[in-house]
Amino acid sequence: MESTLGLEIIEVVEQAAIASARWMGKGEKDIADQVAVEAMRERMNKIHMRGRIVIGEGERDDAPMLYIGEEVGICTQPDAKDVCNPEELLEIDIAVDPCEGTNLVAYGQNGSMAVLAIAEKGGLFNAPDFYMKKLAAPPAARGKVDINKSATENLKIIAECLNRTVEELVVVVMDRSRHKELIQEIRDAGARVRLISDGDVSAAISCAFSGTNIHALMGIGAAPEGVISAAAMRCLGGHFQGQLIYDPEVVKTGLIGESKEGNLARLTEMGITEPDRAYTAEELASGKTVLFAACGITPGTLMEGVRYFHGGARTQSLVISSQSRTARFVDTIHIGDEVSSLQLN
Ligand code: VTB
Repeated sequence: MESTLGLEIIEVVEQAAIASARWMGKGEKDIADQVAVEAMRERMNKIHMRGRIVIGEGERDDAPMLYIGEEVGICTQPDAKDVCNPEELLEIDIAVDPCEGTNLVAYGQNGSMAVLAIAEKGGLFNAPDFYMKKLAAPPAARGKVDINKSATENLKIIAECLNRTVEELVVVVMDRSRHKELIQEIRDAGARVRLISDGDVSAAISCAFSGTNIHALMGIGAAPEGVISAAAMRCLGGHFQGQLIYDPEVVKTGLIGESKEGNLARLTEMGITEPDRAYTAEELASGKTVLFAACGITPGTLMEGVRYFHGGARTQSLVISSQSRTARFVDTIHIGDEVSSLQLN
């Protein structure tokens, strides 16, 4: 995959974050999302690539932009033949979440970001819009913890791998009623719980970086966000497993269909023959080359949020590449027309 793509996708997430952050705290989550979608799509269509959205804003008839199957990139546009030689270009699959944590933006809370993951065609798990049970843990615990073990067992394993006590560990769990028993088990095991209202992608990736004071993500979130998290964790060597939840009896919030049988049938139609499988990061993001990019919209554990100044803005992004085996934090000052002086801190 072209190395320049790894740098161009920084601008894609930066532009989405700059657009969305203008709506921080205004209580308008749909607008915060929509402006991020438009900005991300516009910048992606300026990249010399043949991209296809595999995880996006929904099915074609639900989402006017960045719908599943939408083609993006210069070489997919009507005049492509004038500027591209399609045979030369790798077809790539793109998973996007232009505003991960729309509620966080709308209410000015930490942890939202514009995020995407890229792999060559077929290299990302085409997750349905279902829920997913997730387990994320530091690289030291990769392959040693297991989503099929209890939280108590996994906490002991993580503590041993990190040479810490269980009491020192912090586990991020989404603040939902479905997690009542899980939260109690984590507390009974002696670990500490950090409840989040939204934004489990940031929480998952934070497990792979020391100094974040986050040592695990446990619980149920959305499957599309799980694939994006897995792409980052695969590149970082962190532990990530995801198990699809298709039974509305397990999660009652309506993100998934009305019946277990109907959901199982939909998974079969999608070619998912092992609905109970605990997929690893390497299976969810199986591409030979995987890229991940995120830009903070509001401040988070890993990145600053967007800061505006007269005529410009400052952003902080994280770009991870399995190709170059790098995780780059990019601090960008966007110089507008009227900017008077650049704020260096
Ligand atoms: C989850 C989580 C996301 O929305 O999808 C959550 O993975 C929705 O969960 O990070 P509920 O349906 O229980 O509200 C996010 O938090 C933000 O998209």
